[in-house]
Amino acid sequence: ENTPLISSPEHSVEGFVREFMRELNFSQGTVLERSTVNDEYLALARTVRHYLMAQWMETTVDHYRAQPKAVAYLSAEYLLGRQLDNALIATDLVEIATEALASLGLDLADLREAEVEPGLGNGGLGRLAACFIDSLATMSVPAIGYGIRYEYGIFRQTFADGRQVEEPDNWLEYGSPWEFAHPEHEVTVGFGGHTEKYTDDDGVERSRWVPGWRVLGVPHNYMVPGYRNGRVNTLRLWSARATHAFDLKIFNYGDYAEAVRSQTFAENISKVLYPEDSTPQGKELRLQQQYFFVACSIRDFIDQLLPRGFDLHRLPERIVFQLNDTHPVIGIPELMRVLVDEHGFEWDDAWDVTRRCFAYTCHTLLPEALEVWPVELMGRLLPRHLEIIYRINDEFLADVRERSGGDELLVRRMSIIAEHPERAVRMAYLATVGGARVNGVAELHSQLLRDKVLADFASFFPEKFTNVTNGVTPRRFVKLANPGLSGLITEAIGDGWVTDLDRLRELEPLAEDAEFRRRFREVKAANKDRLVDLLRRRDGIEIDPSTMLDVMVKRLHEYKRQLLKLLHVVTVYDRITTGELAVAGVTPRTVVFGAKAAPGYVMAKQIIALINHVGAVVNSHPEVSGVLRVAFPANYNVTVAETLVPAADLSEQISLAGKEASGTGNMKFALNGALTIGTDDGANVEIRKLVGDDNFFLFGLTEPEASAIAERGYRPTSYYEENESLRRALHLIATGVFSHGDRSTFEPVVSNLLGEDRFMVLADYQSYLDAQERVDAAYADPEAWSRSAVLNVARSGFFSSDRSMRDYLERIWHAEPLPSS
Ligand code: 26W
Repeated sequence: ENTPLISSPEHSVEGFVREFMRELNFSQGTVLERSTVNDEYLALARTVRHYLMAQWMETTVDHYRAQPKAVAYLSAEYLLGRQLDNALIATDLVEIATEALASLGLDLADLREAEVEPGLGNGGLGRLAACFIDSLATMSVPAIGYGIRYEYGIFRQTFADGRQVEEPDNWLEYGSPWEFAHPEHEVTVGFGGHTEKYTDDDGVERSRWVPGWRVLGVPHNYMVPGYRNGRVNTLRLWSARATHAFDLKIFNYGDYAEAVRSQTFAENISKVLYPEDSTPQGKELRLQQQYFFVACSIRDFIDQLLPRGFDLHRLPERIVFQLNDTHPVIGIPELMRVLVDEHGFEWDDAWDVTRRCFAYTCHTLLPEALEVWPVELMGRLLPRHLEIIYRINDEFLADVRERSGGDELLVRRMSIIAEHPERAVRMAYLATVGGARVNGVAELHSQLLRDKVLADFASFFPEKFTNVTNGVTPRRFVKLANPGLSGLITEAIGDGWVTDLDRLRELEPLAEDAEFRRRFREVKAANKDRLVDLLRRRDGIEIDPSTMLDVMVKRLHEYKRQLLKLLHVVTVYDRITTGELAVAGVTPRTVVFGAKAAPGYVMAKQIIALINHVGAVVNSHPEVSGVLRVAFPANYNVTVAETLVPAADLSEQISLAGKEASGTGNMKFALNGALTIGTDDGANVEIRKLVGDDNFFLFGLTEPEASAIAERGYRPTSYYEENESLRRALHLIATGVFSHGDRSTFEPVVSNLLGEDRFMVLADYQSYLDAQERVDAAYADPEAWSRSAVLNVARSGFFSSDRSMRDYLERIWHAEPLPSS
């Protein structure tokens, strides 16, 4: 029979205690009397892991037996967050673990704090990948996540004199109980070298790649537990190792130091996550990372997950590779190479298979964020792939030429190879030509992709373009992060919402129920108390939980406009200090920022310093600080979000319209009962449509308006000249009020706003202030505010990543769940 293997530990307090003690004694090699919190955490993590093991094995075996069509999510980033809590809720072990640990004199809360989150991503794109694999597992979809096991994740941020300092994130230092390394399943990947022509046995002219050096990929498997459905999928992250053969050759020459150096060189590939978000640096190591993990993953799927002898002409029946932005797009020529060079496919057959195996998700609208790789670099690192890309391009452009009646301008515009400023491969174009589908991540974004960024391609391949609006997992971002609200919801409508988030609609009538609103406010207040505790413990920051909590957390980028939020703060400061506004008339607020800047992004780092400096002045002003405080905890990450989001009253989603592809933080806040102040951008558009205009503070230019202004020439000074309040806010910054009288410190920020202001902060300033006044007025009525907040929760079920997965399955993947029997 086919039953696995092992039995799970007993689902009881005694069973849990036994397993935990066994782990502490046998794996950690210590006893309770002597163990550190880290020992205890590791023993606990392994204990919980054991409860998932049988389901994991069963899922793997079922997939192998049934050979269903599977989804392979290819992503250079997975911003997972802590694993313990998620595993505990998936296995329904929270209460058992709490009791079991208590019986041993341990506190689950303390052990939880010992986990270092795997920060293997920058922001939205990496967190989205983590939400998606959670949903796929919960929906029993045969899916595997592929990525890179960075030894160092996103840098740890600290502040020195208010300025960002980056420190390495050595997340593996104290052990990684959630991963399973499989060096015996290592995969070899080539780099460099040259190609050569030869004639095969059938007399066909062929090309083959002779790599100059090789690297091994060692898979590290992570469990991806479904929520109480008996399924545990796999996330497979690759770690780079030097090849044994390579070492040996050098050892034979007796140069030990050189052998070690080359080992270091190979292992550099998975050493560190690039902290650049939306400004690709074109670094060679980054292309190495991309090819490394994609080549390992394709090899893994074909050699390990398909049965021996499988006819690869039928590959599209068995797999779809979803490309998370352009980072894994090199997979398209790689699969062509594998099919043509290694499996003897005819070019046209290989192209037919390849085009049906890939689909591409675009996550940006900023032209500078679209990856291009110089031909020189691509030819040096991946000479065979460059040849393949050239041939794909030649054949594609021949089609374009034919269908356009020889429109050479169009041909040049659509070429996968850019000619200026240097010859380079446009990865988004390659993905669009080489994949079956292209999707944006919110309605507006997908429309702008069709109309602007990829307009020529949308006319050429209209059937390829589609939308899938992003989503977030309700398990982590409601159930786990907001137990108070979860309890309240479950009491009202049962617990089905956790895997069927549309059921939150059933809460709508309760928005009119005064008692429900009172309890909702109670939950919010308790969540604020949790945040107070966290900020006190973690950052030594004191905040007042009786104030409105106004939160802007996301990567620091000019297009997201943290500066607009800051100008609001400075304006309130100005109005109070000049006596224009009486303190008694101000709605007390705590403004919380959380943001990391790319280490090389000078303007972003100046903005961080400015926020901190404004905060210092505001917070120490005798009158102002009574009604306005700024808190900027360093090193915002998933763990912080889990406490911050449930506490928020106001969610700041204030990017310039047409710049934020979707946003996903916006969804997390709405689901946790914060009201949004936001522009008509990304998924804000859909949030507002669902929650209703009365429950959303809209302001600012629309995308068509912003485009029109840009078209006829944007002049920030015209807004400056016309708006006294704006002039005064900028004057305070420029004259050194927030920099100890030094006018030079923030001069670049001010002159950028007055000179270029690429993201139209000044144009939206007045509209934003007006919207903030509406916020103040609304907050003054707690009954009305909490009614709106409840409606935000009730009407945001659409933003579950389960719904996103259903949309991908239907519109892109054409795959189906394989539930546990
Ligand atoms: C260095 C190259 C590079 C380029 C782009 C690195 C990372 C990127 C990402 C596309 C940036 C990113 O995270 N984009 C965000 O993706 C989210 C998930 O779809 C969206 O919600 C955000 O709007 C989008 O900015």
